[in-house]
Amino acid sequence: MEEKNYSIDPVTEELARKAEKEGVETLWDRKKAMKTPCGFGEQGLCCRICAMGPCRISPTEGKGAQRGICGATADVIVARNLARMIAGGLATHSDHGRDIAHVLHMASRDGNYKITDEKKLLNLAAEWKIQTENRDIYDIAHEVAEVALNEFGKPFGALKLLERAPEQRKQVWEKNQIIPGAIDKEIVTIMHSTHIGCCANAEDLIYKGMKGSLADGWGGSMIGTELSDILFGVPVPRETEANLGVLEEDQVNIIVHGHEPSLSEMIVLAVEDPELLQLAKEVGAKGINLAGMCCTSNEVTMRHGIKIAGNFAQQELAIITGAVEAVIVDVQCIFPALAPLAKCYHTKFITTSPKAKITGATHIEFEEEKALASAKQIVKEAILNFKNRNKEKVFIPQAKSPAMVGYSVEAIKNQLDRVVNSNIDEIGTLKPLADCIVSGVLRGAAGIVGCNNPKIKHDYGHIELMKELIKNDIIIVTTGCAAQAAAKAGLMSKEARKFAGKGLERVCELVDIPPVLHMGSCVDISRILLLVSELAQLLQVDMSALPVVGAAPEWMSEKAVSIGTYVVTSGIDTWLGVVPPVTGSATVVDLLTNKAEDIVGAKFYVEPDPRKAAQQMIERIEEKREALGL
Ligand code: BF8
Ligand code: SF4
Repeated sequence: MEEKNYSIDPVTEELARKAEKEGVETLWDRKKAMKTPCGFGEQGLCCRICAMGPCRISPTEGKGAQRGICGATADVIVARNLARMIAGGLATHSDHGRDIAHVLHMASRDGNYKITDEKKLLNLAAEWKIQTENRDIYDIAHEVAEVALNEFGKPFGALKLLERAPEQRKQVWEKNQIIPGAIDKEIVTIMHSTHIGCCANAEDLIYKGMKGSLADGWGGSMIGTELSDILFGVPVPRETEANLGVLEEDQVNIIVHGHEPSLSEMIVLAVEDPELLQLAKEVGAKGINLAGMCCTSNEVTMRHGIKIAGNFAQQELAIITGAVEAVIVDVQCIFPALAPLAKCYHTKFITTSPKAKITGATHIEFEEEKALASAKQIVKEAILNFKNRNKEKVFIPQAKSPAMVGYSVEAIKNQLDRVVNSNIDEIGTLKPLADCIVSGVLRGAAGIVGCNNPKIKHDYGHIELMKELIKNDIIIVTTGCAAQAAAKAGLMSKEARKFAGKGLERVCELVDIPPVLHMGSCVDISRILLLVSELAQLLQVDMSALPVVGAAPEWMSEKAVSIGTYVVTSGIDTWLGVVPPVTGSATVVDLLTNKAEDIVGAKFYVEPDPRKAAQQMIERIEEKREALGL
C-alpha cells in the first residue's frame, strides 16, 4: 500500500494504512473530503454574530461588500472573531482550573482526594495571606480552594497570581490597562463587547483579547496547575515510553484521553485495584495496561510515568490498533469521530463528563463525590470488554521511544542544584540556568507547545523546529501535544543530548537532563510563564528582554489562540506554524505581527516552514542577547 505521507511518525503511517485497508476513515480522509476551505472563513471575514447576516466581506478592497449589514468593517469582524476565539480558549482552560479548585475544596483525609504536596499548599496559602498556624492542613486547603474559586467571580480587584510577574511586566500591563479582574468577567466582557452593535474598534478588541488571555495564563490555567500539584503531587523526573507501541497484546488496554487529572488520577488508582486485576486475569488477560492520550496523558505521565500512547492526531489510530478495550474521556480535544469509529472495532468509547457528552458513546458519569468507585466501574467495563477483542483485527506497531518526563519548575531547580556549590551559592533557584544563558553556553530557551493540525505533516512542525533549535544550543521546554511529539521522536531521552550543540550537550550532561524538557499539559504552560518570570527577576530585566521565544508549530484550538496571546502579552515573541484566521484585516495583522511589540514588547510571527521559523527564532534570540550586552 502507498505511503500516506501524513506523518513523520512511522507508527502513524502504518496505522493510517491499516485504516484504509479496513475501510475506516481518519482525520486525514475527512480533511481531503473537505476540499478547499472557505476563503472568507479562512481570512476571518465571515460574521454570523447576528441574524441580519451571515455577512461576508470581500477580501478585495473596493470590490464587493466592504461592510456587513450593520456596517461592521473587515477590521472589526476579524478582530471580533479573534477575540471570541480567545474567550473560548480562556473559558476552556479556566473551567478546567475551576473544576480542580472544586476538587481541592472537597479533599479530605478519609476521602478519595487528598493533599499530596503540603509544602506547595502552604506556600500558596502564605502568598494569599491565608492563616496557616495551628490549623488543620485540610482547613487550609479548603480556604485556598475558596480563594481560588473567588478569582473567577470576584467583583473587585486584579487576579492574585499576576503578582508573580516581574515589576516591569506589571507596569506594561498597567500602562495598557490590560490587567484582568475576575476570570469569568473577562470572558463575559469579551462576549458582551463582541455582540452586534457593541465594540467596533479593532485595536480595542485586540486589547480586550490580550487582557482576557492573561486571565487564562496567569489565572485559570495557573490555578489549574497549582491546585493539581497540591492534590496530586508536584511532578518529578521519571522515565516513561511513548507511542502506540506501548499497547500490550496480552493485556487489557485502557486509554485515558482528555484533560482534567481529577478523573485520570482515579483511573490510575483503579487499575491497581487487586479485585480488578483479578478480574482481568479471569477474562484471560495478563494485566491492565493504562496509557494516555493528549493532555490527560501529560498529567498522568508527569506524576506517575504512565505511558504516552500518542498525541491529538493519533486518537483514532489507537482504536484502529484493534487492541484497545476502552477509551475513557473527560473534556476537550476529543474527536466526535471516535464514537462511530469505536463501533467498527470492539473498543468501548466512554464519556464521563456532563460537559462533554458525545452521541454514540457510552456515558458513565464520573461523580467526584465517589470518585474511586466511579473510576472502578469504568475500568470494570473495559476489562469485561477484553473478551470481545477480535484477534484478527489486532495490530500493535512495535515502535515506542523511551522518554524522561516530569520537569516542573521545582524539578528543574532540583536538577540545577547538581551544579551549585552550596558553600557559596543558594540552592533551589534558577541561577545556574541564568548563568548558562548569560555566559552564552546556552544561547537561549524556547517554549514549543500546542497541537497537531492536518494542515501540517503530523509532528513535522514540532520535531524539525526542536532539532534545529537544540543544535543551536537553545534549550527547549514543551507541553501538550508538542511534548508528546518530542517524546515519540526520542528527543526526551537523555541520549538525545547528542543532537544538541556543544553548549547544550554539556549542560545536559552536567545537570543530567534531556535537551527537551517535558513541562506538562497545556494548562501547565503556566509553569513556563513562571520559569521565564523567575529568570527575568534573577537577571533584573523584563520578561521581554530575555533571549526566550515561544512557538506553536501545529496549533489548531481556541485554547492555543488564547495561549499564544497570553505568551505574547507576557513579553515573549511567538511563532505560529498555521496561519490564524486574521488575514482579512491588514489592521489586525499589523497589530499582531508588528505594533504588538510597541505595546507589550513582543509579537506574533507566522512561518509554516519550521526550518525557516528556527532561523528567525535564532536571530531573534541573538538580537535579544545583544540588547542585553551578552
Ligand atoms: O490542551 S495541545 S490538541 S490536547 S489543545 Fe488539545 Fe492542542 Fe493537544 Fe491539550 Ni492543548
Ligand atoms: Fe452582519 Fe453585523 Fe450581524 Fe455580523 S453583526 S452578521 S456583520 S449585520
